[in-house]
Amino acid sequence: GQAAIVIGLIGRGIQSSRSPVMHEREGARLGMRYTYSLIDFDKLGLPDSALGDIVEGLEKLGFAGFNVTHPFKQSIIPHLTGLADEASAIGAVNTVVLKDGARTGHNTDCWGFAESFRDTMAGCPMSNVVQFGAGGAGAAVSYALMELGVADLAIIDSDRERAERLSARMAPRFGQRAHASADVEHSLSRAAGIVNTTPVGMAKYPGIPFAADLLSTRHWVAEIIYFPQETELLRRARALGCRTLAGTGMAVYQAVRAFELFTGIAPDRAAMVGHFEAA
Ligand code: SKM
Repeated sequence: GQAAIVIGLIGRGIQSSRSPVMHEREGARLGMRYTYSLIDFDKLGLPDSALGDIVEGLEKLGFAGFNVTHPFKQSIIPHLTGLADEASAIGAVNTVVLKDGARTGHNTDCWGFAESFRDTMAGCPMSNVVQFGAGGAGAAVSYALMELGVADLAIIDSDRERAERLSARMAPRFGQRAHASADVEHSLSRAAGIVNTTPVGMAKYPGIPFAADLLSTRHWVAEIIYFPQETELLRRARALGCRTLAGTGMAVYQAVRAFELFTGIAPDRAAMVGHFEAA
């Protein structure tokens, strides 16, 4: 019969990931033998330094590839043999394809956010946007916002230098369209859109990433958190009548692109949304 496609997810604290369900159900729907397992360093009691051995082990076992999540999206890079352009520019990898001894890193989070945005937010003004957070996920989202045509992106992070580094890194590719900002009130008063890439809004970090009274009916609001599906920021924005984008779209679309990289076959997007929501 047909060869099995074996995929994994490397990370910590990933027991509630919906990736296995999305990938396996879509594989099954397409008539493939497709398995997707969690390689949870927390559950396995592994130190970060085991990463190289794990990658080598997966390769020897015949894995076709794996996804990478927190905290390994940057530290995986030295273990790879090559990077797709976008992953190299962003400096973070969430998808690795193993083939004939090559280990190629991709970033599908960026396309995932961009595609989700195009789906739901068409026509939103892209003149001035404020992004909260300049971490790993934040970098992928900033690149996506540049590709979506944002003219002026203010990046706000509690670590100002991290926001500066991210803005500077994008300049050669996109021109000087992003800058670090520390003046939340000023940046939000001139913004058309707000994007949250910080963990604030997750159950562990309740609240919203800025003073709630700075949110206005003029703003559109995008979130990348998908658990809970409606964060406090989104709830408040909806109450004001703002256009909003939940994090679920990015979560599904990063998997859509990864599935295609792993198998060479484009999955059905609507089916993938269904698998995600049924999980
Ligand atoms: O980038 C994704 C990754 O591919 C899978 C994932 C998950 O299943 O929790 C989360 C994100 O980091």
